Amino acid sequence: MTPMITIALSKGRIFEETLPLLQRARIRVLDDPETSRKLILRSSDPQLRVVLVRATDVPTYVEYGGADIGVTGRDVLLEHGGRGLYQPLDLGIARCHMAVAVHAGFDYARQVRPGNRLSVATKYPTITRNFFADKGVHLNLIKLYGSMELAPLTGLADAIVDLVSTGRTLAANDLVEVEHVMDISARLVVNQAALKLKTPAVRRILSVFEEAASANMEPA
Ligand code: PRT
Ligand code: MG
Repeated sequence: MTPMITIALSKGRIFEETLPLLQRARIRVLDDPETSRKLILRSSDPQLRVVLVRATDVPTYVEYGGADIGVTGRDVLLEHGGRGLYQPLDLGIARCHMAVAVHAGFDYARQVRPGNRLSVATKYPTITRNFFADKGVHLNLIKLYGSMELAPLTGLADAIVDLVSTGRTLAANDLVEVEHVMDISARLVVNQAALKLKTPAVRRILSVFEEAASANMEPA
């Protein structure tokens, strides 16, 4: 008997952008997370089910085997650290970039010199520390869980490190991007033990994603 494969997704853009990849292999998710309260969703493939978790919890679920496979942003993965995860594939979905932004009047170029101190608010402490360590800047890191855009406006921090896609959130809050930290897209992560113990079943789902992602990565 083929074992059940569980894939962890988060509601919102990860779920919505993963559906078309599954759809290419004619796999449909049978419940709609926006209308159903279910956290375990069946799919049209009897050997594949979806669990819905918080975006930041996807790597943890897969690390400990609560799910065999997951789809998660590179941002989330770098903060998690990737322990116990096999990362076979960049899916090219949920694209955006990580940026440093400041209040429009702030002289960032003057402040970011080696030896200077900068206060930075972010949800991404690991990425932020690594980025400023490379510049020799001393960091007062202020960890936030949301609404980072508010920090420079209220004097809580000089700068923020956050994700940007259209740039509308920054513009609406009188913030300007001053550094491009890295490009971000969503990756497939796989529990290493699941890959060993359920090899054919995991490989079958991996190849579904491989085919869909290679079509997705082709230049437009
Ligand atoms: O929102 P929630 O608190 O439920 O959880 P989450 O923010 O962790 O999840 P979700 O679904 O918002 O994001 C999941 C993943 O999508 C992230 O980990 C990223 O890898 C990816 N992604 C792609 C984004 C964006 N684009 C994005 N624009 N994640 C967040 N944003 C936010 C950004 O933080 C900022 O507040 O959108 C705002 C900026 O958007 P623009 O278009 O105004 O520039
Ligand atoms: Mg969000």
